Amino acid sequence: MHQYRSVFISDVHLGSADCQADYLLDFLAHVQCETLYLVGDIIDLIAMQRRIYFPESHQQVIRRLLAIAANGTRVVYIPGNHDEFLRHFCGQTLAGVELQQKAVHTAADGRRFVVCHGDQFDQVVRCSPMLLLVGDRAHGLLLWMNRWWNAWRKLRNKPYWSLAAWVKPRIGKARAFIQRFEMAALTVAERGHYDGFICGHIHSAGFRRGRDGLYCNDGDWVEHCTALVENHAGRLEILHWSEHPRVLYVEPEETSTQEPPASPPIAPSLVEQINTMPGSPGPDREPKAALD
Ligand SMILES: [Mn+2]
Repeated sequence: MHQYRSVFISDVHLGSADCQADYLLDFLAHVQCETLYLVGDIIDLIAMQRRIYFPESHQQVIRRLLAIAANGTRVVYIPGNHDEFLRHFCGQTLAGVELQQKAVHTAADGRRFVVCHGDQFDQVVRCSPMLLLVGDRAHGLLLWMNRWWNAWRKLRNKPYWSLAAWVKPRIGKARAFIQRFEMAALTVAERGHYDGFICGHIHSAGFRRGRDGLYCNDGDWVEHCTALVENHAGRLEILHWSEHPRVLYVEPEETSTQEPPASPPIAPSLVEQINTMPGSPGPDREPKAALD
């Protein structure tokens, strides 16, 4: 059994055929924590509007989450855009699960993080999910395919045609999108005087250290099976859970000499919107010096 102080998961998409419920059940069976944050898109009500699909393994996930809440773990559910309906119940506790628009997580080392699904940034950064998929995992596969594609063309006396060159600008776009999303989240956290932002939504787990904060994305249980965990010293890690669970990323060191990329323009209203969302617990210490 792995013991953590807190665990963050999101983008499970129960009710969609792509959900990796079995890996999640295995994860939940092997991990214990004091606080479990469900950071949105846990249930995919959009997919279920198209087709009712809720197999036994998906029902088991719900039962398991309720059992975790009943057995002393604090479970906080922050709805996302696919389970937006649950936003009506924010502020209430249902079956032992606290529903919140956003949470403020205080880590063991005192750092304070905003925890939000992340769809709020759709108004600032947009990208097709297909592009993201290409950008995220296909690079090695692409190069491999490119080799075989051109070997075949050569056999047929056709000139070299770079599949990689065709796809790469699209990969670049996906990377740029992720970067803009990260910088938007960091900007909101910094302007709200938090130490970082924890979210999901873009199905791309990772960390990014900004000038004055840490961006953390817990990933998803559709393609990647990842979770963000905090140990008892307050250190954050991203786990990849499969037949061979492993630490995928550790929180980057504070000493980064690299200047972070520019943030997309963030309307003050978005900062206001996220920072004034009711969440628990509220700000509990003096804000840091305001940023310009
Ligand atoms: Mn989402």
